[in-house]
Amino acid sequence: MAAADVVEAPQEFNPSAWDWNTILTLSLILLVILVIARAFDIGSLTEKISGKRIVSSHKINGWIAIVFLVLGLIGVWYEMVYHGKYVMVGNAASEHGATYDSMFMWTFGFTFVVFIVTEVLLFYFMFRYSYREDRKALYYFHNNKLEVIWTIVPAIVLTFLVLRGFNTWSKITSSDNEDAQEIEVFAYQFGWKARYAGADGKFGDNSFTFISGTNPLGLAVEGSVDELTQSLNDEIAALEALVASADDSAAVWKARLVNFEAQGRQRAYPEEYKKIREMAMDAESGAYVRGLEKEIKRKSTNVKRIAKFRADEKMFNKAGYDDKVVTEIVLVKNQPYVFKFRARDVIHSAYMPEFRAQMNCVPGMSTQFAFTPIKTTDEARAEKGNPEYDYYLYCNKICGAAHYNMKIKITVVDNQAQYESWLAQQAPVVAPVEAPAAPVAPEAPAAPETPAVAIN
Ligand SMILES: [Cu+2]
Repeated sequence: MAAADVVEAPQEFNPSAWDWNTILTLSLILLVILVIARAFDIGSLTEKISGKRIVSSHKINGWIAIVFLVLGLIGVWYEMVYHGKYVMVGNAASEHGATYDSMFMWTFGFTFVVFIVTEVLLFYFMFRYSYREDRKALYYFHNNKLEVIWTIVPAIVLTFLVLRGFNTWSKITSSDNEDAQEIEVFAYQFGWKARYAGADGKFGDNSFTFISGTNPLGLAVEGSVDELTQSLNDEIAALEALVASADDSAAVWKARLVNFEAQGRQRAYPEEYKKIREMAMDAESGAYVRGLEKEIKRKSTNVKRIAKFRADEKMFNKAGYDDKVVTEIVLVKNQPYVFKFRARDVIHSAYMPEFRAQMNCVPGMSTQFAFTPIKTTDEARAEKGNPEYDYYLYCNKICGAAHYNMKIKITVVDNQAQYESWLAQQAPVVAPVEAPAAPVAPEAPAAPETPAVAIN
């Protein structure tokens, strides 16, 4: 990493690491505060006894407001100078990024001016118009001119900001561009997968009911879906066998419990005893069988759901067989893209900071984002002076324990040929069946009926 990019970890509040110097300084500060407070006490007591005014607390409050204002403004200046550079991750690497950055700066500019003016007035007025015995507060009821000004001016400014934002937003979420290539980005706890359409340029259909260990995206692939149905049916059969032998197993648990108690091992092995007792009780009360039946019902519903989709021939048109499911996103510079997002479990958010792009990935619906990368990974590395720099797509929604580690690399290459040679190396969802050699004898082995399933 280049020196300019090193972000130092913030100092954590950790009193156990304080040395004697720090403790001494803090104690002194505390002591000074206590002494001042005591001085005020004495002052007000003296005032009470003598009936004479010594010091006005209103005046002191006014000066505290000024001190607060000055310290606050110094803090604002410090944050802008020292941390301002971390707001954006370098220059935008997408076409709309420049518009995005300019919108950010306009919004920041307007709100910054308003912030400074209102804060200065707020604290200055506290100082200037603090209570004085010889002065009466002005009762000011209403002023139409003022109302009009502070309604119209913000309305104009906000209209300008919102319209520009709305215009840009509709561009980057639209899929109108016919030249744009589609890429599917699939989010799950905890990772990402990307899918490119194969030579046919078409994505195969999918359903969440088809999702299995070997088919993480739930693609409509006959072999994989039938395998899933088969394994679910096997599991159901195994559960049914358990239900059938429930009486026997109840007897076994009962015998074990009796045996355990007869040997007096309850005290030596309390955990084991608890487990055996629970199993014996569940077997006797029927809770054990009810649990099994619930599981059978759940799996049977799954099988029925899958069968419903499985009957849809249009869905199983093999369009997805040549799709490529990959663990890296490769883009070509200056080529427009439309990203289609899906999520498997909870809401995730695809965040590509260098491309100024972010979109929620929501289970059960498809969202999208379009952008054109304008800077290759190599160019970004040269700009950063860091030969190992890479673009990433991160999850930006706290989605669970391993959320922090949920990212996928994005590589922007210079030309189409580089992209195509990369794509050619990626395995398709289903390996194409090799044409069988011309049979020389009638007993030559026939080609397999269903193509082998090889889903990433
Ligand atoms: Cu996530």
